[in-house]
Amino acid sequence: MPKIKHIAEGVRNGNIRSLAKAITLIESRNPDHSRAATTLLDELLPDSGQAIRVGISGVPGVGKSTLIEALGMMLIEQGHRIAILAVDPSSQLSGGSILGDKTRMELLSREKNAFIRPSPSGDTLGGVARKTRETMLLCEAAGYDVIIVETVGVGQSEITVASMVDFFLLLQLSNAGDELQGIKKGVMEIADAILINKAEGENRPRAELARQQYQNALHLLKPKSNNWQVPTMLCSALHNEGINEIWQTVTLYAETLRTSGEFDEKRRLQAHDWMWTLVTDDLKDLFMRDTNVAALLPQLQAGVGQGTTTPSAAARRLLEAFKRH
Ligand SMILES: Nc1nc2c(ncn2[C@@H]2O[C@H](COP(=O)(O)OP(=O)(O)O)[C@@H](O)[C@H]2O)c(=O)[nH]1
Ligand SMILES: [Mg+2]
Repeated sequence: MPKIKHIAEGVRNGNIRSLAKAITLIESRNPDHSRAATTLLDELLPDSGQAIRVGISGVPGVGKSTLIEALGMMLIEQGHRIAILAVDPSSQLSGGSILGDKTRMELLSREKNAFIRPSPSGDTLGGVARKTRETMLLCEAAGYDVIIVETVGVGQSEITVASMVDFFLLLQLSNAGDELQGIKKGVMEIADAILINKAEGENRPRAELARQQYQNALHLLKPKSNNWQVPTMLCSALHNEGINEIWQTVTLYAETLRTSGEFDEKRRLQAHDWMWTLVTDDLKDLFMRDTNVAALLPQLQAGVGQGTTTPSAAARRLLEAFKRH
C-alpha cells in the first residue's frame, strides 16, 4: 500500500493535508478505508505517545472554548504545538452539537501550530470515542505535543474522555445559590483538577466560596492516587487570569506521576481497556448480525418480556446458537 506509506510519511512530517487525509480514513465508514486506517495506525504507532493528553469538560456555557483559546495561545507562545479534538455525543442524537462552538477559537484557528478538529459523528459514544482516540495518535505522530480533548457533561462522555487522557480537568461555575451544582456522581471522582471559571470582579468571592465547597467535597472522596491531591482553582478564561497556573498544575501532575510510575501505568491500563472495548464492541456486532441469533431473538425477547422465559435461559440459548456458527 504505497499510498498509506505516503500519507504516513506526510503525517510524520507534520503535513496538515496528510493529517486531514489520515483522519478522514479513520472517520470513514467504508470497510476499505477502515482497513487502510488500521494499517496507517500500525505504521504511525511508534511515533505516537509523546504528547501530554488533557481532557476538558463542563456544561455548555461554562467557558471551555474560551479557556482552550487562552491556554492554547499561551502554550503556542511557549513553543508548543497543540491539537484540539472534541467528543460530542449530541451530534448523533440531535444532528446538532452541544459543544456548539458558538465561541469559535478565533485566535487559535489562525495559528499554524494549532490544529482544531470538531467531533467525529457516530452512532454511539463508543464509535465517536474510537475515532477520537485514533485521531489523537495521528496528531501525536504529526508532532503535536499537547492534545486537548473537549467534551460536555452529557451521559457517559466525561467518563469516556477521562479514559483516553492523562489529565482530566473539570470546569465549573460558582452558582448563585450557595450549593454545589448538581454535580453528577462519578464526575468528581475522575477529575484531576477542578477549576471554577468566570472568577473575576464581583463574582470572585462567590467563586472562592464554591472552590472551598468543592475542596471539602473532595476530602470525602477516596483519592485516586496517594501522590496527587486534586486541586481546586479559580480562573477567568475571558480575562486571561489563572491560565498559567492551570498549565503548571498539569505539568506538576505529569512530573509527579511519571516519577511514581503511575503515568505509564495509567496509559497501559487505558490501552488494555480500549482493546477490550473494541473486542466487546466487535463481538456484539458479530452477535447481532448472526443469522442463528437473529432467528431466535424475537421469540426469546418476547418470552423474557412476558416473564415466560428467564433472562439467563434466553441468554444461554442465544449464545449457544451463536457458537454453532
Ligand atoms: N465573565 C466571563 N465570561 C466568560 C468567561 N469565560 C467564558 N465566558 C463567556 O461565557 C460564554 C460561554 O463561553 P464558551 O467558551 O463558549 O463556553 P463553552 O460552551 O463551555 O465552550 C461566552 O459568552 C464567553 O465569552 C470568563 O472567564 N468570564
Ligand atoms: Mg464551546
